[in-house]
Amino acid sequence: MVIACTRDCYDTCIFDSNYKPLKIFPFNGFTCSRGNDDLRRNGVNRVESAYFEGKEVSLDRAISLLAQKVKEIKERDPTKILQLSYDGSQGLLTWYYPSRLWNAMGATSTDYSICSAEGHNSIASRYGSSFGATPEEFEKYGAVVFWGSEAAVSFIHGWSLLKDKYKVAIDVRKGITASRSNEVYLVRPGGDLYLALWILKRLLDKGYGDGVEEVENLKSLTSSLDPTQVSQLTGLPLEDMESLVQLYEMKRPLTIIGFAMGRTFNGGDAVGMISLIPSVLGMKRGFFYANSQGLGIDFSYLRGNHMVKPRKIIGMAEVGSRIEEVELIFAWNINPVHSLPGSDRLMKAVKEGKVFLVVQDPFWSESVKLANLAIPAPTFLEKMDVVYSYWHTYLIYNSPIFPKKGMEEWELTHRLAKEMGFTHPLLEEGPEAAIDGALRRTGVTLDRLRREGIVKLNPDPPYRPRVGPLPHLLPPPKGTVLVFSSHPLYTNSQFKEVHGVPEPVVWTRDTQGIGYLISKYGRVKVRFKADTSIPKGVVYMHKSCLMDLEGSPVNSLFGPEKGKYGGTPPLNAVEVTIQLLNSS
Ligand SMILES: Nc1nc2c(c(=O)[nH]1)N[C@H]1C(S)=C(S)[C@@H](COP(=O)(O)OP(=O)(O)OC[C@H]3O[C@@H](n4cnc5c(=O)[nH]c(N)nc54)[C@H](O)[C@@H]3O)O[C@H]1N2
Ligand SMILES: Nc1nc2c(c(=O)[nH]1)N[C@H]1C(S)=C(S)[C@@H](COP(=O)(O)OP(=O)(O)OC[C@H]3O[C@@H](n4cnc5c(=O)[nH]c(N)nc54)[C@H](O)[C@@H]3O)O[C@H]1N2
Ligand code: SF4
Ligand SMILES: [Mo]
Repeated sequence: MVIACTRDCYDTCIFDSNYKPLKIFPFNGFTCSRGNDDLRRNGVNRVESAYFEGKEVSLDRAISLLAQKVKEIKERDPTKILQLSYDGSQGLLTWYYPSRLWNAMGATSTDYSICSAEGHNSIASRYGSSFGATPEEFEKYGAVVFWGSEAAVSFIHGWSLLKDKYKVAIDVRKGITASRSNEVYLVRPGGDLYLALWILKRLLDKGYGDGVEEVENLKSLTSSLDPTQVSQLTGLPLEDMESLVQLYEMKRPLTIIGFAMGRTFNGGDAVGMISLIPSVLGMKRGFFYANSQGLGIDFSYLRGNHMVKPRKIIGMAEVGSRIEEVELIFAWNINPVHSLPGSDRLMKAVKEGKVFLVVQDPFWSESVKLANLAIPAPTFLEKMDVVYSYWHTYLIYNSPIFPKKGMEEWELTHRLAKEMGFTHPLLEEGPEAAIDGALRRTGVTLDRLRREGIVKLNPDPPYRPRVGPLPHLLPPPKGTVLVFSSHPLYTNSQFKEVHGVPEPVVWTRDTQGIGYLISKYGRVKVRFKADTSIPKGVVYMHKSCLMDLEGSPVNSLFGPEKGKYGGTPPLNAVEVTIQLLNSS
């Protein structure tokens, strides 16, 4: 019997029945502070019952209230219902299966774009899949480039496999990964695309590029690049850019492309071009971004998209700006107040009674506190689920070790449909059969997983390097740009019950005190702290500090912009100004 940490994390650690991290590659018997604290955390800050308008109600009552409300809206216009979910837990049943009900009903869906879609789609448009190096392949390299990746914090097992290699960091500020690297290159936000194109140009000039289809397109695009202009756009002296060309040519490093890159200005294009560098050098799968889309798991099947395509989609970037199109939000496995752009507008619409918000969550998140109807969910320590990783290739049958609190997401799905008198072929297939359906291409059955606990997949995704869509050479932002980075003690909004609510601190080069951070969409009150190592034109926050000093979401700073490949909001590209109120 094994347990898998289901948090949104590259590593997806696996534990034995005594909750000790397995001593198998690549976990090697250690885990992060959150993994160590999970047993203790499980009993704290839990949503223990259902709540309607702040008053405790039974689960039966909550389901009947919800059924009435949903039925009434569905009969008028099902697209006024928005289903919202993301990766609070990476379980196939927890995250994906419940979408079947909402898709079957014709509710509006979201586009699951908030984190990684931009890079996935950009890489897949060049290779046929975004699948890159596996942990086993990490070990074979002598050098590594961390490009827009704070891996020493966000990806500790990947870091552990790479920390003794020759390490190079390309970032906009000197984070922990950069501080521990042999070479550091600090680019201007939005300069990465130009840096990647410059490296590609120089390698093509040297005669590389044979194995990449359509390489002529890249040659004509890069031939016009002017070194002085590229140097200005990247903020790097020509010698530094040349050193990187040499590094790639001589050391043939593995390139880790952080998810953060997909959220930069022109990020989809940047990720795509960076991913081509190893292929131009003739290296197979010499990059790593995220491997989930190449494992062979049919996520769309779990969501029922083989039978019903969503009638309407509101992108995660647009939930705030299109909130007037929605009457009811059913959110699970996501903390939208914390994580979505323009979430101040979502909060306002709920407070004004224009949107009825339902949230299913194990913990009292900001969104649960705001919800009209809160429904308790069990944690991954309390329910069976099948879990995958976006890095390694183990599939895990997660077994519960604690009694269940709340109702499993798949069960709520069925109970709600029954209460509404709603039937659909998608719901006739129960969760276990749906998992078997989703796994059919992997050759693994649920039965085998149940018996063995862990099964290693042997994915064989397409790999056919081609240049693909050519990037648009847009000028990067000129002003000061806000960027985000992972916090070592939290995963996104999770773990406040152990470490408290993190203060909204904005790190700047030279501002200290309390004041407003202002974008063209809004302003938030924060504490500024000075750190002279931060380059001019950059300010940064940890992405777990997303509520400001007045209780407004930091994401009030963002509008509905979407990346052109996967619709991902460019969260690392907003221009900001600072208004200092007091400098103490
Ligand atoms: N400004 C800004 N915004 C950002 C980012 C940024 O860098 N800057 N980063 C973005 C990124 S990368 C991401 S991935 C998103 C993350 O956004 P979210 O997915 O919203 O963040 P999480 O805090 O990981 O998880 C959401 C909720 O899932 C709940 N949860 C955990 N396990 C379960 C379960 O088993 N069942 C149910 N029903 N719920 C569960 C948690 O308690 C938590 O409340 O935020 C994005 N938002
Ligand atoms: N401890 C911990 N681990 C996590 C998470 C967490 O919240 N906490 N979150 C998980 C999730 S949801 C995700 S998406 C991943 C994210 O993991 P990563 O992709 O590693 O992203 P971040 O941790 O946000 O750090 C990204 C780095 O990119 C840099 N950066 C920002 N803008 C630019 C730019 O324009 N150019 C360049 N070159 N660099 C830039 C930032 O300064 C930062 O150092 O981590 C996962 N792991
Ligand atoms: S958060 Fe990541 S590193 Fe920590 S226990 Fe979970 S999977 Fe492992
Ligand atoms: Mo993410």
